[in-house]
Parts: sequence; structure tokens; C-alpha cells
Amino acid sequence: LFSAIDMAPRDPILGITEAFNADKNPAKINLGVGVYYDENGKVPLLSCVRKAEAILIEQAAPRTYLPIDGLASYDAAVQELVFGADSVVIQERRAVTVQAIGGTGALKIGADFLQRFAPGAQVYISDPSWENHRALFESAGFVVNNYAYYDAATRGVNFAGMLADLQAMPRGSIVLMHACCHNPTGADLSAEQWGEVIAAVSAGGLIPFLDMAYQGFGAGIAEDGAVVRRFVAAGGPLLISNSFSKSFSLYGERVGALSVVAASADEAARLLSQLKRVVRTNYSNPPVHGGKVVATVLTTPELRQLWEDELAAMRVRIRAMREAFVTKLKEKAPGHDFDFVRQQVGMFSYSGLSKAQVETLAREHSVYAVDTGRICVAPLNAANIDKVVDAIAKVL
Ligand code: PLP
Ligand code: TYF
Repeated sequence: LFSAIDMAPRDPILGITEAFNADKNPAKINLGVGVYYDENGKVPLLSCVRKAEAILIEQAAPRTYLPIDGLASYDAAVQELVFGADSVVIQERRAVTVQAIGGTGALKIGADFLQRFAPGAQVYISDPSWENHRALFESAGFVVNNYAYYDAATRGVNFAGMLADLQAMPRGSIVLMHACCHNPTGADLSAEQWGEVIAAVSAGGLIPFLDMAYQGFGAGIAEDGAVVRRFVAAGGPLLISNSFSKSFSLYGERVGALSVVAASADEAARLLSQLKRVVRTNYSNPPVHGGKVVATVLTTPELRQLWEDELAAMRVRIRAMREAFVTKLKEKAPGHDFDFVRQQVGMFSYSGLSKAQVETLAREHSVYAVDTGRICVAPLNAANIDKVVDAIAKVL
């Protein structure tokens, strides 16, 4: 039965971590995977999380099943975070939110749901996008196409190309967009460009699906979420997947959510029942711990403030590392312009390094990046940045 099975291709990003783990050089640096490290090179356990966990241990609650759509207080808190506490879609009960197994799980619930109710539609993702987007929607049964996004010449967004592609999509197409902190390029749309995208999506009768895996890593929690509110204001159907993997540094707890905006409270209730069917036939109901931690933090004013401060500190540190990276590279490699790294937003930067240069970085310097040239700037710190900059200057 199994003898003819081929090896599946490795995940191009998680595969780097395997190579990194096998490297015996103690000074090795992994700029491959999108994980935030603090200035000591550690993945932080946030104080707000630690305090919420202390409260939960004190409560010693039994581990019963959660409802299919997750912890009610979690879903409500996520809605307020994603749409804004004063959102009309919350007041009018037009938004439904289900707890999901990370942002990936949220995307998969959304994909399975859409496959059921928009089976003929095709999906469009940015060129390039997070590697898993294509695979995930294809595995849900969709044909997945690209829309123009990154412009290697300007290291920014090919906005004319993107708009033209949006305008050419058949009505009813599903268009997946990164709400902020585009992965892998770090190139985001401006507020004006979002306005044009929203107009094109509305005029073209497209179904927008916003993937928000990095809320708070760009300009701020409300600032990064502004695009969601603008899509809501434009009317029409809307799906949003969000993740707390990065913003709470809760990667392995798998906490995320899918939110869908309906036209009426009645439609929302029917929609929720169908989302629950998707969840039930996949994994029954979500895990308890991560959802309780996030709900406790978001609904306890003192912990909420602590989280906002800790998230701001991560955001500010990443920006400082971008600045230092650009300044130091200017000294070490004066013939090369890396100013664009300053303009990019979030954890990632399309560095412009070639596949061959990335290979040399790993082989000769134990500095690991994705072979597309994507680097994650979040692992940089005062202790390792000079080594990284020296290595890059050498391979250039
Ligand atoms: N979407 C994007 C754009 C991502 O970068 C990630 C990263 O992990 C995800 C979704 C998945 O989030 P999670 O790790 O919570 O499943
Ligand atoms: O892009 C990244 O590095 C993160 C982490 O299959 C990640 O989004 C990468 C690959 C993957 C799951 C998570």
C-alpha cells in the first residue's frame, strides 16, 4: 500500500530550521523562520502571558471540551480587537468569530467554508506570498492564481500591476491579502493604495480574505487593524484570519481565529452554524489553554495594558534593528543601497540576496535565510548584528 509513496517536498522555511539545528557552529544565526527573539536572543515568554497563566493555575479549572466555535469570551475579545470595540458589525451581530488552531487553522476553516459555498470561485494570492497560502487553498480544492504584488526593481509594491490584476478577476473571485506586515516581502500598501484596492474589490464583486498574522508589528494594534475597518465600511462579505502566535509569542499554543462579516444577524447565525460544521468535521473543538490565556489578557485591563506595552517593545526593537542594519551595511558595503529595509514593515525583508548568496551565507558564515532572499529581521540583536552585516557584506 505504501511502497510507491514519494517523499513530499520539505517546507522551504521550516526546512531551514532543520539545517540550522544541524549546524555545529555556536555562533550560527537563523534569519529563516518568522519568529521574534528578544535582545538576549530568546523567544520571549511575555509577562502578561505569565501572569494570566498564574491566574489560570490558581483557578485549577477542569479541562472540559470547549464549544465547537471556541471560548465565548475569547471570540468576543478577538472581535473587538479585529474590528474595533465600537464596530457596527459587532453591534448589529453581523460578525461571527470562531477560535482556530493558529492563523493556519483559521485560513483552513475559511478555505473549507468557502469551498462549500463558493465552489466555482478561484483564489488569488499575492506574488509572492506566504508559502503555505497556495498549498492550503489548493488542498481545500481551489485553483490558486497569483496577482502582481512585489516589484523587484523598486523593492516596493507593483501597485499598477496589482490594481490591473484585481480589475481583471472574475466576479466572485476570492482575493487573499495580507492586512499588514506582508510576508515575505515586508512591503505594505499605503493608506491611499488600500483605498483603491477596496474600491476595486467592491466594484469587481470580489470576496476579500484578509490574513492578519502580525497585528501590532507594523504601526500599532489599531493602525494595523485599520484596513479591516475600511473593508467593513465598504460593505460586502469579508473574511479575516488572525493569529496570536507572534503578537503574544504563543507560537506552539496555536491560537488564532477566523472572523466573517455577514449582511445581517440572521445570515450571521446561519454562517456560524456552517463554520461550526467545518470545525466539527476537522477537529471537533479547539484547545483550551491558549485561548484562555489570550482571553484573560485581553479582558483584564491591567494585563491588557501590559500586553500592549510588551507588543510595542517588540515592534520598536524590530524597527531599531532595521535602522542599525541599514546603517552598518552602509559602512561595510558602501556600494550597495539597503535603505529599502528601513521602509519595509514587520518581521520580514526581501533583501535582494540571490539564492547563491543565501547558500554562501549559510555554508561559510552559518547565517541562515530563505533562498528567495527573505530575511527575518527579528532575530537580530546588538550581539549578533555585526556578524550578520559582515557576512552579508562579504557575500555581496
Ligand atoms: N499567515 C501568515 C502571513 C503568516 O506569516 C503566518 C505565520 O506563521 C501564518 C499565517 C500562520 O500563523 P500561525 O503560525 O498562527 O498558524
Ligand atoms: O513565514 C514564516 O516564517 C512564519 C512561520 O509552514 C512559518 O510564518 C513558516 C512556515 C510554516 C509555518 C509557519
